[in-house]
Amino acid sequence: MNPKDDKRTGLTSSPVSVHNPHLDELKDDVLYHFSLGTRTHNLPAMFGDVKFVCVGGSPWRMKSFTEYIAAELSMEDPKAEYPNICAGTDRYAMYKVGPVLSVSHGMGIPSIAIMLHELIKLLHYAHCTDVTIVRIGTSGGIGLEPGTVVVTKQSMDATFLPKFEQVILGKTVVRNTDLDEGLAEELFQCSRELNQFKTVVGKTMCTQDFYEGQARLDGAFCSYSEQDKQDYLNKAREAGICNIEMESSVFAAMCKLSGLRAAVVCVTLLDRLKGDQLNVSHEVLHSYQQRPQILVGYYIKKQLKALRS
Ligand code: R2B
Ligand code: URA
Repeated sequence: MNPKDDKRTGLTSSPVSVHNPHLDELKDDVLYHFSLGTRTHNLPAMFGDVKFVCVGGSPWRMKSFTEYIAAELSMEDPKAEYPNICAGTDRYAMYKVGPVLSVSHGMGIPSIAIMLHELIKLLHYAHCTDVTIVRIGTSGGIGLEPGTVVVTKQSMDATFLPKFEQVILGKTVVRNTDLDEGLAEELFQCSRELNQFKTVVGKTMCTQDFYEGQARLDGAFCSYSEQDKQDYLNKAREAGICNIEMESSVFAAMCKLSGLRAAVVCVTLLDRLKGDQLNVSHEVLHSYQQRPQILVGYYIKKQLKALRS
């Protein structure tokens, strides 16, 4: 977790930490859901140069992010089809271009948590240092114009508290959900420079469900009124919550434990105070979903330029 001093350069570098003494006893660690492993793959050779990791729900979107980033960084090879590094499994998809790794995580806390356990071990075994990780995703906004991008400063649970709870060995363990403040500020500054869409910095509520968990009235089951829904969402808004999604809490907690600099950037697809159904056209949805990619692409390009100069 602590930054290490490089005696030659005087610079410090931050490793990606695991906190598990049992791993030392494993001769071969199989990263089952990636179809990768420490004995079957040379992880330092494959991933040692990774400095940026972008994660998002859909495999298709993460492939399109890789193509976009390759073009932005002028690293595209017109002949190259970016291969899915996890082609041996259909659980997650992974793509790499230069120092940028792009990984899908599916929907919800359990799905992203499994992916993050294996991703953090992968980055650790590959001896990666100074890695920045960003979740790029979609969300429901509260009182925001659809298409607004939210950079999360803190992830809140469904009772509006900044914590992530997990039951381990039958006991509830509470973990902190703060994200990197400096990184959120840098991303917000990038959005000002880009000046292409509205961006705000705020709190994000992370729920366990898309329907009843997010106070929707259109699930298969619903036992509350429209007024109850409005009261709940207005209370969330009063607590500083700008948007709702389903992965940020465990993402923030696990990245903090491993010493990764982490941010969450989600576009809002609708204003939840005005409705529940996602009925905008495919084209509008597609253009909204590109916004977090454009912002994070700009940030990565800017960082790499600064590193080179
Ligand atoms: C945002 O969108 C998905 C649900 O539609 C979920 O993964 C999330 O966090
Ligand atoms: N993703 C969510 O989790 N909620 C929404 O309302 C939209 C996208």
